[in-house]
Amino acid sequence: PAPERLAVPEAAAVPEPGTDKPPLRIGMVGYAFMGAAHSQGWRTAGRVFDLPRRPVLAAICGRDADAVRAAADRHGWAAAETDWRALIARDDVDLVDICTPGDSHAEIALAALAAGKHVLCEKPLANTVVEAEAMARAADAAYERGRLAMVGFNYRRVPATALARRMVAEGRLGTLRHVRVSYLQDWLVDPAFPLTWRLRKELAGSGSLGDLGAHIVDLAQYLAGEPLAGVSALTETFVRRRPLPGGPTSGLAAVSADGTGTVTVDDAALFTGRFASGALASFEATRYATGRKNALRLELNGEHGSLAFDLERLNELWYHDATEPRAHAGFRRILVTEPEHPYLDAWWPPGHGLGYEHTFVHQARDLVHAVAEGRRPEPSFADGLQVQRVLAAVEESAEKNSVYTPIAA
Ligand code: SOE
Repeated sequence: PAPERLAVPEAAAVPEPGTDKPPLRIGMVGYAFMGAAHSQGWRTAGRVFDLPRRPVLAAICGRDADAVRAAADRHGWAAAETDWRALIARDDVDLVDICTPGDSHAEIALAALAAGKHVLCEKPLANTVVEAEAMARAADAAYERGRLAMVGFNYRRVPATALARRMVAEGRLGTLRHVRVSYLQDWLVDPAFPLTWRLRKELAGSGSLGDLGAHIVDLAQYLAGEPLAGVSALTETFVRRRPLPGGPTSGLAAVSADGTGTVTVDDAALFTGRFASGALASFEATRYATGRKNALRLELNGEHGSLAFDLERLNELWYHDATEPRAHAGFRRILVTEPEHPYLDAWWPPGHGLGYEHTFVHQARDLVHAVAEGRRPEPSFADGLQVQRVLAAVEESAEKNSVYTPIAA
């Protein structure tokens, strides 16, 4: 049957900023947690930053007609579709933004690139290395035709992590010795929390590893400026059966129905890694860190200094400059809210601070610039593939009781 085309007339009337700029018309697949975050990013980017093209929220897509119509209305999308193929076929869509669970990333991204659209895809890029390889190949071919592809590792766009990258690239830490990263959440501590899609391998690909580990692997490689060469890993599933979910999930909250099902992903992943430069890295990704809500923590130690960051205090970056006289050297807090800091010249006066949602605004800003300038955006699908290879090596190593597993190039 022909897909249902849904009218959303009120949203279409929302005036867009920067009307003198050529539009970049977005079509988004998915409208849940990430869909809402990305909508906010697209809606806000042109209102805060002076962009070369004007993001237009052209159409949003989801399978449930009522829910997608409501999402279009709430988030300001001009039209709604119930079939992603129909969204991709629209000639008023220039860029397809994929905010679905990982099992559909490859199919949608490959179709969108083949149809001549730019693509933004949520992390992790795919559920398997084979899918990610196909996506990276398609992105290379699309680039030859002037189409771009980016993966949504949004934590590169926290001003403090972008500043950390700048400081590492400037050589302030000298040779890196340690990259220590963890991503700690606790929304699975309760064994009565239901078996949502994030706990099913066929939908999510993996558990904490792909969901949280993917972020910290990307950040570690981005900050160090080089890929990981190999890993040794342990993974564990602490609660193996959970109640079946009943009704829709909202963010990370969900309700239970009768019956139970088997958890088919990891609950936690711990691994060490080695960079070709000789630096050592450690990683911990878990949803069982009782009391830790969204604690992505990192510390870099180099011969001339160290940097430390915690996402739960995301306006702060801690810096120890080891070249200062020992008597008064020590970690000091940089409040990353100055106009000289990444992204901050467009935001609030010093000290007023940003939050989680702003990473999606910055992501939209960076992609609009890349499209307008015909420049390959970062993180690219090749970067997403590299992360996928690390995740696969972690799983392989964990299956072999932590045997060191090189990462295939
Ligand atoms: C849930 O663990 C989640 O929403 C992840 O899926 C996101 O990628 C992370 O940024 C926040 O936590």
